[in-house]
This record gives sequence, C-alpha cells and structure tokens, in this order.
Amino acid sequence: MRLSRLLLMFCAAFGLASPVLADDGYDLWLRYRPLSGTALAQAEAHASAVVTGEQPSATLAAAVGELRRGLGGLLGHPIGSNEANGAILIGTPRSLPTLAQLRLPLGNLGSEGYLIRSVTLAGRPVTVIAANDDRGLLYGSFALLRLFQTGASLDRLDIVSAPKLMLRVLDHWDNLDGHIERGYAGNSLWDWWKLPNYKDPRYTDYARANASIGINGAVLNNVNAVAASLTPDYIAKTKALADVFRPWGIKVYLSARFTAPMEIGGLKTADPLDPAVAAWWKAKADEIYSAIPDFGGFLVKANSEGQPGPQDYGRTHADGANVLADAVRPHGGIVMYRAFVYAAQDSHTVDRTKQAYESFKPLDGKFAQNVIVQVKNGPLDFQPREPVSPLIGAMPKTPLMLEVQITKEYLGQATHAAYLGPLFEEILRWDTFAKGRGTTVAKVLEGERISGIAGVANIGNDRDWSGSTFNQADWYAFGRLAWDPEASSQRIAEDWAAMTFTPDPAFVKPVVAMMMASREAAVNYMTPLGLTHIMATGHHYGPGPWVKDLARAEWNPVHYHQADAIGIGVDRTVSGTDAIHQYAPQIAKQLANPKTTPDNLILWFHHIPWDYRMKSGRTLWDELALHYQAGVDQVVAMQRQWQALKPFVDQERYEKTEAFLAIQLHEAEWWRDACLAYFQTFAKRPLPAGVPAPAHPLSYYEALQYPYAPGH
Ligand code: GCW
Repeated sequence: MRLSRLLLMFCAAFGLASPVLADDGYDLWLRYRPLSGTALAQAEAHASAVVTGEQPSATLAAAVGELRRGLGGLLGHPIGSNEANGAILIGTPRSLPTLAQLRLPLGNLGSEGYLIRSVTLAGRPVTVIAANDDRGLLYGSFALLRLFQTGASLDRLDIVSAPKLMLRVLDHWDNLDGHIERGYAGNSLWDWWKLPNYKDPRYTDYARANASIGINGAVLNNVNAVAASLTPDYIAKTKALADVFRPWGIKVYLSARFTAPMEIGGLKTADPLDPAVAAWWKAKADEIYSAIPDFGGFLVKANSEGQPGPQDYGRTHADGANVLADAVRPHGGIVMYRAFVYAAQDSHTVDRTKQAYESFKPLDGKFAQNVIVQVKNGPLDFQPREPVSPLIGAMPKTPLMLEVQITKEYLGQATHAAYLGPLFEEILRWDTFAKGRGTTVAKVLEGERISGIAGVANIGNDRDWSGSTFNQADWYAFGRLAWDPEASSQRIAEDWAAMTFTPDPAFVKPVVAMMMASREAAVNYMTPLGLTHIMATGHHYGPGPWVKDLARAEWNPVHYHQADAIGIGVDRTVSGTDAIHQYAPQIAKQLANPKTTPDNLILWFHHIPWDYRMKSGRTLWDELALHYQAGVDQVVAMQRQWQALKPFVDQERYEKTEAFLAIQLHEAEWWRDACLAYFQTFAKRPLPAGVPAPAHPLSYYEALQYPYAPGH
C-alpha cells in the first residue's frame, strides 16, 4: 500500500503515467508505452529531436507537444530540440524556412493535409512533417506517431495525405443535465454546470483523441434540443469548450431548437418566413459568433419524433433550414439539417422507411448554399444491418452528409463486442448508381460541394470513455473513415489494436480477426437475413419482436417483420410498399426479385414463405434458425479467441472484456431463444439440427422488463 502510494507520487512528480491507473483504458490508442527491442532501436534513430520554428501557433504547439509526449513515452526519455541526425522537423514552409529549400509538393494538400518524408538536410538524415497550415501539421504529427506506435518502418518515408471530406463531426446527444440519449458510457463529458469557470482537463484529452483521427467538429448538445443551449449563459459555456478545442483543430456546433425564438426570444411564432423570426436568428448568430468567431454552425432535427419544425407553420424543411443558414452565412457557418424525419402522426405512407426520401427529394435545389442535408445511413434507424438510404445520391443539387451511429443503440450497447468498422465500410462502399456504376456512397460524399460525415458519439465520462475497450475502436474507425471513406476497416482495426494493446503480430492478427467477425455475429443473433427493429420498446435493450400494441403501427416490431402463417418479411416491391423504386433503376431491378436480392437483406425487401428455398438450399425457417445459432457460436468463438490473447493484455482490460463477452454470450442466447420461440409460433416447424430448444417458454421472454436500462 505504502509502496504503491510512493510510486504514484513519483509518477505524478515526473509526469509519468501511473502504473496503477495505466490500463484502465483512459489513454485510448494514445498510450505511448515504452517500445523495446528493434522497434525501440529504430525509434531512437528517428526521433533524436523535434525541431520547429519560433513562436509556434497554439495548433503547432499542440502538435509539437504531442510529438514530445508520444515519443518521450515510446522512447522512455525526453526528446531534444536541436537539429541532429534523426531529428523530426515540423513546419510550414513559412514557419520553418529550412523546409522552403526542399520544394515539397504541398499543392494538393489543402489546409488539413500533410506530407511526411525522409530527407537529407545539411547532410543529416531527418524526417520532415510539412503542411500548408498548422492543422495539417497536427494531423501529420499524429500520423507519424502512429508509425512509431505500430512499429512501421521509419526509413524512406514518403507519405501525403489529405482528408477526403471537409466536415468530420461527432454528434453528441448530450443533455444539459448530463444524461446522454443513447449513451452507454456514463454521463456527459461536458460538465455544463461548472463551465465556463472550470474546464476539466479531460476536455483536452478528448480533443487530442479526436485530432489524432482527424475529427474536426463536435456538436455539443442533443438533437432533441432545448432552447437553453442558446442563452447567453450557455453560449459562454460553449465558448469555454471551443477555446479548449480550437488548438486541436476542432470547431464546435450546437443543435438548435426550432422554437427557440419563442421559448427564449419571446416571439409569438417560430415561422421561418416571419421577418422577426429571421431577425432573431440573425441576432442570435451574431451573438454566438462574437463569443466564438469560428463557431461551426447549427445542427437541426425538425418535425421528427415530436420536435418542432417549419411544417408546424405550413413551411418546408428548406424554409426551416434556410432561415438558420442565412443567419450564420455572414460568419462562414453552416447548417446541418437532418433528413431523419418521420411524422408525429401516422403518415400517409405505410412505410416509414420511405419518408425521408419523400420529404426531401422534392426539395432538391431549394436549400441555401451553406446547408448540408444530413442523412442517416439507412432508411430506418441505425439497425444492425439496413440497406443504404435511397436519399444518398438522389439529390444532385444539395450537399448530403452521412450520419452513422457510433454509440451502439441497436448493437449491444455497452457490453457487446461488435466492431462497427465493417458496418461503416459496407455503407460507404454501397453502389448508389447515382452517376452510373461505381458511384459508391463514399464517392457521393466526396463529390459534394460541402462534404461531410457525422457520427453519433459513443463517448461519456466513463474512465475508458466509450464503455468498453472495444467500443473505443468504433470511435477510432469512424475518425479514420471520415478522413478517408475508402479506407479499409480491417487495416484501421490493425492500427487500433497495435496502438491500443501491442503491435506484436501474434496479438494483432487474431484480435483483428475477432473484431472483423463481431458485427456479423451481432446481426446473426439479433436481426439476421434483413430483419430489423425487433428490439424491445424504448430502451431497445434485448429482443421484443412480439410487441404490437403501441399507439402507432410504425413503432411496433410486428410491423417490421410481419411474420404470419405463410412467412416473414416486409414486401417493399411493387406488390407491397414499393420502397425499392426509391433506388436507382439498376438497384430496384435487383431488389424486385428475392432470387437476386442479397440474402442478408432479403426480409427487408420481401415477405418470404417459411419453406422458401434460400441460396444455400435450406428452407427460410431453417436458415433463420441457423443464423441465430451461428451468432451464438460466433460469440463462443470470440470468447476462445480472447482467452488465447490473455498473455498480451493487462489484467484490467483483459478481465473487463472477458466479463463483457460472458454477458454478450448470455444475451446472444437470449436473443436466439426469444426470437425463435416467437417466430416458431408462426412457422410451426421444428428447429433444425444444431439449434437447441429455447431455454424458456415464450411467455418468459415476453414478460422481461428493463425500465432502468441506460441511455433511454
Ligand atoms: O433512433 C432514434 C433514437 C432516438 C434519437 C433519434 C434521432 C435523438 O432512438 O433516441 O433521438 O433516433 O436520431 O433523432
């Protein structure tokens, strides 16, 4: 006890990471633990010093500080600052005149791209990080650190990289009282109550982590917004956060409540075409920008799930977006206007998945220049698997921004290992055919005038930020894919695993294999073959396919699987809701026929008889049951894989993951048993060999209640 106390004091005095707290996950992928062996020798030869120009900006100082911190940790000693063999030179051609003589090709790098190159300067081998702007240097520093951390070769470096998307944003669904909607990692990081006077040092670590993966924006408050966020008190709090984040290249944004002009402005209406309303928003924007000159702009959820919006005044979403856009435009701000709309009342269409397209496509070309329409990846709602939203690629005159969910509302929340990289990659590589074959979602996004991607954050004030070690990988993968939407989620997982644990290939290879299969495992034990939205009501924790008594059809899981004596699935072809014709003709044609529809989406698009012969030759019923079983088997396999990795992992993170995998297995079995017990009441067929009978009768599963599940 005394000894560990002494050790802690020693560490604190010398600025070292405490060994006691060292492996609680706080350091994310920025652990910078000492290298050894050849990796250390190589690093020593390439990091003798960090050299930069005089009077660096706050951003360059942050970059240099991170290099010193990272290399100091990896090498186990402080880093010098004089030019020497093996030094790292970092600057723009203006801030570091020695770089000007190298005539580096910075032309295509924009303000955020960077170049890393091994060169000889005055006879000395050095590594150069160069960019047009200090933000590029920041990203270049993290990229170089990544090479050190992952044990990559540091010789003959010649890397150029620039982000393919402009807006790489985290959406925090954080409420002002600290609760996070769909948050599974504790409460909000933002201590609104103590802001602006107390700035938790953790805000800086949050910004560092984001900068390390290229995230350059954060929407601080829930899209289910309250007007209070726009009052002077809260603007001052937001300013305090903006000041912390600015050196790290991160702009802040706020979700705007549409009726704020009434609620805090005393107006009688929030009609976007009312001149007093427009003037109110303009004055509000001026007020915000005088506190935060680089404020990013507003995010808006309007006329969806009970939120107010322009339709309350007989106006369109374009009218609603434009009044806000006009207010921020003089300051260079933007409006991210969400297309996740579904009417507060039962709509004219029976298929909720058609509503975003129906509401927004006719408005193409009607939005102000600084509006970007933010579209969820799927037409429904962040399900374990959905087809891509047909809106993506369908509005050629309007910039579209993709929204994905990093927090795992529908994918096992805090405890299930389900690496989202492959999900994001599947979306980004989906071919929309918008401009002919090969117009992937990534290409659509990259081609926009204002381009961007938003991820609903999975970050809270849990010590490990994301609720589990493996959930950290989802934050990481989001950032890396935002930078390069065409990157490989497997390569990203390799970097993450090497940095988060150890670069030893004997660890990285198997852990990445485990991660890469994990999302499909979750799909299998929750919603295989294109099933969706069969989670329990409200909190979405666990299965609830039987729910059928909620006020509106589109809230009920039975509406989404439509199981009956004949079969299961939703007919979205011409004989059903005809949602398929919201897609490009090439896709619609493929989806019109179950034979040409991919198995993994078949029940999304078709109502299929229980005895239908699947591509495997098995009946649909057998296939469904075997998928549920496969999901369970995959979790058992993950447990075994994790056990084999024990020698590589510290005790704290090992045991937490081990315990979580046990929870995941238990819940995978619950999903399988509950869903099969229920669907069997329609299919009336025996379970195929290899699938055990459910542990309990259906009534047992139907009776389970979880009123206090988190995140709701
Ligand atoms: O998926 C639903 C969530 C809501 C969320 C909404 C949205 C912020 O269950 O919690 O509200 O989507 O994206 O607006």
